[in-house]
Amino acid sequence: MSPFFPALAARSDRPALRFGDRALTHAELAAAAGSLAARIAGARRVAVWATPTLDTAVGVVAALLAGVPVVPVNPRSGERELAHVVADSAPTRVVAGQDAVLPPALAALERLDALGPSPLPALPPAGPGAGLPPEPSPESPALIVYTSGTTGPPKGAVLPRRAVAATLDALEDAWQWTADDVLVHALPLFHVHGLILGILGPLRRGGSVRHLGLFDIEGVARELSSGATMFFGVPTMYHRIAEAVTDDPGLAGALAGARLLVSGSAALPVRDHRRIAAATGRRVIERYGMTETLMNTSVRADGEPRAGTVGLPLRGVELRLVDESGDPIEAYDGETAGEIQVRGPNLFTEYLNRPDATEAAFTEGWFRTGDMAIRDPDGYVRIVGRKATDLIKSGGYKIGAGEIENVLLDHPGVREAAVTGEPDPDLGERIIAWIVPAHPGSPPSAQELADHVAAQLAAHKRPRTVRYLDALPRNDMGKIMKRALHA
Ligand code: MCA
Ligand code: AMP
Repeated sequence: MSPFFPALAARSDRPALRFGDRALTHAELAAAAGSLAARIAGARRVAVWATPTLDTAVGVVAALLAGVPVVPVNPRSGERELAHVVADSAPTRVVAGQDAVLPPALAALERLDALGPSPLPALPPAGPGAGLPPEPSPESPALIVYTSGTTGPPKGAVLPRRAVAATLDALEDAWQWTADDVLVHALPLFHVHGLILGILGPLRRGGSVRHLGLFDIEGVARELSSGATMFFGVPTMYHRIAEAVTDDPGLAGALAGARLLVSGSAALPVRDHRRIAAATGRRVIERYGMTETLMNTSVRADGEPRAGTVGLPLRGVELRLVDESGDPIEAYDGETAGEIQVRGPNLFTEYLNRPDATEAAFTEGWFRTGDMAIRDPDGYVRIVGRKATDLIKSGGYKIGAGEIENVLLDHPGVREAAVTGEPDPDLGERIIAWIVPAHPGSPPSAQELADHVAAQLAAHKRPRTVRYLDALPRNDMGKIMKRALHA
């Protein structure tokens, strides 16, 4: 079987990963990850403490080489979210950077340092196999990535090796992505966008990635002006770039020189597309994906960039729109909207420990995305909305309203709680908490509630605005009428 990372097997001396002043070539990565893989081998599952560091990239590559499913863990997970992910995925080992301080939920696991003290371990010379473990079967699970639903705790999407390989190779085709590409990247490493596209993508191509640690516009401009060719970001990042670029000729020049600017994880508003195009002469292209499906569509590098669309189905991906009764929509008329359903080698296999949820997610072999779209006459897909109002996309993160409501209801100062999303120019949507206080005279402050959610779940799930009510609007069945809240 061909290796998942050909450039590692070939011991390429070209740069592979750079995080700040720490960097590895493909050959050095092969040595470091190969040695760690030997220590991971045999584990049932391995958690990776997914800080935006070189350690995370080495840990994930090592687990892939060892054929052990890896669970990337948000290092900012709150107590409840972390306890759920650890209990549900039941890893037996955890990989972290040498200096990382792990919370009690992970401290009980056998801990492996991603990178030992330098120098790097020696490696047998290149050649078939080249001292790396044999390539596991394509159907074996590569990663388990947690993703929020409308209610309940996040579910672990089990992503097999073939899905990761299929999506990255379809993007090679769509984006003309080669070993000469150098990616600038500032996304978190515990989701598909940052980890699979941003780290595994360049490594599979034999190219390289420079990770900024945290997003900052100057860092993006600096790297694009010094050899980097691509930038992947969420719309919030492009919005901040659009706000800055008109008054920043250095940034405009850096973006103008990029080979490819890609946005994804949420819709990039047409206004931001236009502002960036006007200031740089460059068009951002959008691709559409999901944790469960990896990438489904993209505007091609050699295609017509069109603001407001996510382009065409990727190679190997079948995409259909269905109407409310589940019948396929044949029209390519730019106006008939239906739910996007997809099929192809890019799909996950199941939600871990959730056969009920897995079954509900498919219909006749098609995965129901819950996203609503229309198709232009030439096949370009335009996403126009989402079926579930209880899913919020904020900063490119998918966030379930129910999960936050449950945590708010655990606060002693809260009698009733509802969570909704409201349009936000920077985040796309902003989380709003509607609260009926237990003691109307002394309601918990907005800051206190935000801190409570951040401590239990994650900082990006915290409400940005809290509104206090005497009662929540409910229908005759007692169900909260969320649409009435905004009215
Ligand atoms: C704030 N912070 C707090 C609190 N308030 N911490 C604890 N308690 C609090 N009450 C901290 C935050 O952790 C953060 O720390 C800092 O304050 C700012 O937080 P925040 O306001 O949330 O940051 P932001 O400015 O809103 O961040 C914008 C962002 C971020 C950088 C665009 O949203 C982001 O990285 N988004 C990427 C999402 C993503 O990767 N999505 C992919 C999933 P510090 O500053 O130290 O961090 S979707 C996917 O994978 C599919 C397949 C797809 O299609 O791509
Ligand atoms: P996640 O579940 O976090 O993987 O997020 C997947 C969801 O992000 C999809 O179901 C879409 O709703 C949304 N999404 C991803 N890319 C785009 C895009 N380019 N335009 C609009 N929505 C997107």
